Amino acid sequence: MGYESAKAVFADWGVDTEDAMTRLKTVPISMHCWQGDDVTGFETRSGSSGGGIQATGNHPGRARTPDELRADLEFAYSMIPGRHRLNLHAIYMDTEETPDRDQIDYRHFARWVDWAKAQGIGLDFNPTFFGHAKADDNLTLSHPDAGIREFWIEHGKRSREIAARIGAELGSPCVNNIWVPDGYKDIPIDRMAARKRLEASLDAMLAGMHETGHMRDAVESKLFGIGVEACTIGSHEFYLGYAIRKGTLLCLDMGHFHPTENIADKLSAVALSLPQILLHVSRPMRWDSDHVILLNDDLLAMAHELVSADLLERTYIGLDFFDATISRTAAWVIGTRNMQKALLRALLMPWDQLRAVEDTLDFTTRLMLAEEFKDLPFGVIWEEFCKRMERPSGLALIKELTRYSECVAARG
Ligand code: RNT
Ligand code: ZN
Repeated sequence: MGYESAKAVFADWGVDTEDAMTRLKTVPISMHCWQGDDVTGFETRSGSSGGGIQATGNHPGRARTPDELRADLEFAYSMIPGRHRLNLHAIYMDTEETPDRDQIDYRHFARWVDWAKAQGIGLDFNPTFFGHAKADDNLTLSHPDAGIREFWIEHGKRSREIAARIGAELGSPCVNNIWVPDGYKDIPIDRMAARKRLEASLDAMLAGMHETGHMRDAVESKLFGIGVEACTIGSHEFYLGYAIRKGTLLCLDMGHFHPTENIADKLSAVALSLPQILLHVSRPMRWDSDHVILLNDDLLAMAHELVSADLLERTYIGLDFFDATISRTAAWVIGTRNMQKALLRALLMPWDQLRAVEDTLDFTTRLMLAEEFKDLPFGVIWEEFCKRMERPSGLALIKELTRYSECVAARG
């Protein structure tokens, strides 16, 4: 089926495919740098795996330097329609210096900003509270030792300064997302004490909120992680309350909840209490939270909510997955395009009709419509979108992804 025929099919349902594509073009997705090198980063000093974040696999082609990572990113962006963002972690500093985490400074990231300027993309930022000797106990901001807490508070403060400067340099607010691995492997005696310490550390870190508009703080919860099976200090309830009381963004990671929960249901609920939300779009599988996102029901449900609840304007969409068993650039491209495909499908739904039948409690028609829509030619519209944005799709895309993966395989 050609585009004009598909357009007519959607028009029959009262949906304007041109409007949907125009809207999709304006939605930036913050692609996470850490899929490119298995969350290793370019720090030359600390080197420790504390924090429970572990990529598995040894597919050839891992980016070993900032230049290699940037080359991979440039390739990935050239396969993704639209203009997007890059989400940097503090461990991706690009410098000959060897600052510890409590010594990082804007200058260690200036090359990334120059590059982002040249690419015309925005940057987001994250302090890195893992992969460091001082995180080996899986306790950072909530550590009972005040000296360790101070170290991480300083890291967090510096990250915020860096994020604010990045936002100012690029003229686009930089989201600074705070995730700490803190938790206990076995049943703790005093959860309250740990949570009070985390809260006090966050307060100290966030003191002197940046009112410049160049930076937005976000806090990210988790249910459990490897090594912290019994208790995560920064749980969902902890951060939901914190974000509401302190005015930060709440980061909802799709992989950080019980497997039967979907954050699609949480979006409209938390959006009533929070002006802005950050998403970490991910795919949990059993005990792991970070598989490459698929165009599956969870993703479609989330996109559906973003569109139907009109949350696109106040949601920052970030990705968070890492798979080292496949081409890392292909992982980025597949995942980011899937996020876009899910949004496109949601933008192509006849919301007025669906709402009307729901409001009259006509659940049979709601179900019939929803199931019939599944057969509409979404793929044709996506292909047209790619064509207009000068990006390949189908076999041409696969050929490019394979070619690039082969071309970086010799990196060793
Ligand atoms: C970990 C969190 C966190 C990290 C990244 C690297 O469970 O999801 O967002 O994945 O910061
Ligand atoms: Zn996350």
